[in-house]
Amino acid sequence: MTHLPADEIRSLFSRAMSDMYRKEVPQYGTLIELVRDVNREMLAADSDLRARMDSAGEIARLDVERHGAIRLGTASELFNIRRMFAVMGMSPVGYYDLSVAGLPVHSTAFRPVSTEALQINPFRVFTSLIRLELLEDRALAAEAEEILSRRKIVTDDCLSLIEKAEAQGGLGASDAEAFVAQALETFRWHSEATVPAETYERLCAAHRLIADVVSFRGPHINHLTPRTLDIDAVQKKMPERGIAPKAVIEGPPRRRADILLRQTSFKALEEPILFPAETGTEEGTHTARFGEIEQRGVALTPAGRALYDRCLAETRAAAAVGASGEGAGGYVAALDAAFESFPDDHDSLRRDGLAFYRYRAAAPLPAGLQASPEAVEQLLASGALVADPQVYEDFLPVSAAGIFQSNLGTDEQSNFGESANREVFEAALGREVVSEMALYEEIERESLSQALAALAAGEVTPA
Ligand code: OOG
Ligand code: NI
Repeated sequence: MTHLPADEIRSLFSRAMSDMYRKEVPQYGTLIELVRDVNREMLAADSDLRARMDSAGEIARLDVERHGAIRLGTASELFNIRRMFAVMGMSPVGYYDLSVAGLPVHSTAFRPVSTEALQINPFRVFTSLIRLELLEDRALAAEAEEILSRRKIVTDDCLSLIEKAEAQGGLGASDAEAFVAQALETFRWHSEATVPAETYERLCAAHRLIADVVSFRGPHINHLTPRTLDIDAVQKKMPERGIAPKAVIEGPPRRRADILLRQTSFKALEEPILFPAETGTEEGTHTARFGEIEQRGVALTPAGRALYDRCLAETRAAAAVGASGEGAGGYVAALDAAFESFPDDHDSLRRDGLAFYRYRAAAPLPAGLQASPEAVEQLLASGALVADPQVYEDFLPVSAAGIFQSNLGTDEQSNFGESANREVFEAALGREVVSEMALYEEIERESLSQALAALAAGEVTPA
C-alpha cells in the first residue's frame, strides 16, 4: 500500500487549522489580509527581493502559516501529542524553560527537521506543558491534577489511526484525511468550561496559564502565525485595521542582515464562555486566543547566540516595558544601541563564526585553487562557492515569554530565576528532544563537503 508522505499530511493539517482558526477568530483573518497586503507592497517595490523569492520557490508558500501554539496539562497528553505530530513528520526540537520568565511551563517545538521537509511545509507547533509542581498551593495543584486526569484530548479514532501509522509506517490517503479531521478536534475551541466559575477563579489566581489549560476539554490552538516580509510595517499598520498590537516587537532589532526571529502579536481577545453551575450555566469570559506574525533571519551558532543573549540582557537591564506598554520607545532605542556591536553583514557573521550557512558550488573551480576546506575563503571570493544563510527554524525563550505575557493581558516584562527540568519533560515526551544546534551544524558541514566534492568533480549547480 502506498502512504501519503508525512509532509503532505502536515500540509493538509496546517491548512485545516488555518481554516478553522480564521472561522473561530475573525480578527485573525484581518491580520492575514494585512500581512498579505504588506508582503505584496514589498514585492512590488523591491524587484531584487521578488526575483530572489521567486527563484527560491518562496512566493507560492509565502502566505502559508509558519507556526501555532498549544498548552498541555499532563505527561500523557504530551506523550500522545508527540505521537500525533510524528504522523505529520514533526519531531520535538529544542527545550525551552519559560520559568525564567515566571511562567509555570516548559516547552518544545514540534517541527519538520530535514531541509526538504521544511521547504515543503515548515509548519511548527510550539507546545508547552504546565508545571503544577511549581504551584505553591499544593491542594490546588492536586485538584488541578485530578481535573486533568478526567479529560481525553485525543479522540479514540485519532488514537487508532496513530497506532495504525506507527504499525505500518504511515497512512494511506483516505486514512490520512480521516486522521487530519480527527486531529483537528483536539485543537478546537470549547466555549464551555469544564469547571465551575469558582474553580476557574482560583486557578486564575494561581496563574492564568494554569486556568487556561485546566478549565477546558482540550488544548485549543491559541494562535497561528504567518510570515511577514516587513514586521515593522505590519506592527505599525495594525491599529489602522482595528487590531491592537503588543507594545514591542520581540527579538533582535531591525537589521540589514536579519538574525534569528522577530515576532509580534495582537492582544488576546476576551471571549464569552459558559461555566457549569448548580442550576444550568453561568456566563463568563476567558482570554486566550490571539494572532501573531513572524520574520525570520539567519540561525546563530552557539557563539552568535551567546552574543545575542548578552545584547538582549543589556537591553533589558537598561530599559523596561511596563504593563500597558509604557517605556516601549526607550526599549527600542536601547535594543538598537545594544546590538551595535553585533556584526551586521553576512560575510562578517560567517567569518566570525556567529551564524550558520549552507554552501553550494556555483561556478567551475578557478585555475590554481583547490577544492579544500582550507581554500573556502578564496573559493567564496572567486564565486565558485556560495554561502546562503540558513534560516532560523526555532524559537527564543525570552521572546516566547513576551508573547505569552501579552496574551495574558499585560505587556510587562519580567525576569525571574530559572528552574529548568528537561529530564522530566523528556520523560513525559517519551524521547529526547532534538538539538537544534546539531541540526544547523550538520547542514553546514554536509553542504560544505558536498559543494567541495562537486567543485572537485567539475559538477556545478547554477544558482
Ligand atoms: C506560546 C507563546 C510562544 C512564540 O511564538 O514564541 C510563542 C503560547 O502562548 O502558548 O508562540
Ligand atoms: Ni507564536
